[in-house]
Amino acid sequence: MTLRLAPLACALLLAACGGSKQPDAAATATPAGAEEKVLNVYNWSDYVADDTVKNFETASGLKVNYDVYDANETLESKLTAGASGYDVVFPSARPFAQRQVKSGLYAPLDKSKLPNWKHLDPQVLQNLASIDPGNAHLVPYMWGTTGLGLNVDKIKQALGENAPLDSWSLLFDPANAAKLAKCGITVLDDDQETFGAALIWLGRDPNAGAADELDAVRKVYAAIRPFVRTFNNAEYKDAFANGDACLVMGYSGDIAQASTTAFDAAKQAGKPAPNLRFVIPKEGAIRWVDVIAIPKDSKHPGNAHAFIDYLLDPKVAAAISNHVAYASANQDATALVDPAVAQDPGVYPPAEVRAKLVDPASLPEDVQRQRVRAWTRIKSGQ
Ligand code: N2P
Repeated sequence: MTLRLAPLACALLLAACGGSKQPDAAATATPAGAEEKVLNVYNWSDYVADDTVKNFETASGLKVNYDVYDANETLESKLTAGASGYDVVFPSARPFAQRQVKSGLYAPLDKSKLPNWKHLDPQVLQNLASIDPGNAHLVPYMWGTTGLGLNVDKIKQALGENAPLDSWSLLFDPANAAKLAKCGITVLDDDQETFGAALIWLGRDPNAGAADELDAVRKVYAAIRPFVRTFNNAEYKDAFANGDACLVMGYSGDIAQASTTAFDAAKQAGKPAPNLRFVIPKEGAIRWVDVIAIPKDSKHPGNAHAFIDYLLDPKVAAAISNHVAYASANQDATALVDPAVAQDPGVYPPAEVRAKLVDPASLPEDVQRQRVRAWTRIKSGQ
């Protein structure tokens, strides 16, 4: 595998950055014959198990060039510019993949090359069919939520024993944020998530796209802006794991991964484990679904199908869920997931929590553009 990763990601994935591996001659997966034996993949960071790509290379005899990103916008700008060179990508379903399908950016799937399609959850497929008729282009991959990562001991030190550990008010009440600023607050740089969280905290519908939402959200962030250390979608994981941030807005599995890193490090150092936790706040949270798709100009669509089918193998999908702590859209994988992950309410929330999750709708384009512009201003404190 050739892995083109940022240095930080390399530091986290030492083994993966070690260089390329010769493909195994005894391949078991069968990529399409005529294509060169190469596959170019563009995925979110930390979204496969450490050995997923290496194992696929061994099974298929293909060489995988694997790049990562941390925001849907980064992927979308490459796709819309054209000739991205990628064969497999992983956009979030709404609104990104939805509008990308409409713009004709993806190749139709050849289901005859996806025998493992049958393992997918029919309910997830049905839901996706509303943005991709006939499930013609998008393969559901993982889903998760956006909530808060807490360093419980540090938060209690700052706010006392009665700290509202189950509420967005930890972050959005400026009195709390002011007290937590010292131990470190980070917020995602993802307008869908940041608007969604603030609107949910305000008791408003994050999908309403109401004309006055920009002002309402701007006020929420203006009040806490002085107390936020950074806005980012990836570096916060390290900050949370090594104790530099005590309160992070983040993606469920990423916070679970960072917590595991911290627990392992403490164990190795013979120190007590830090009290880290992912919380879906009681007011509710955004739930997103990420999908897999083949860009229309992919030069290796046969190889792309082989990789997607590999990811749809329940054993492979379960191994990925075990590692990334996101719930798989592969229903036959669920039984194979480690009980610790399958029973983690942060990964598979119980029914009463699921009832409070909101699936982002595709807002009208002008509302989306206004959100993007407003978010840029909010981040810079304007
Ligand atoms: C993986 C993050 C994926 C979540 N690191 C965003 N949809």
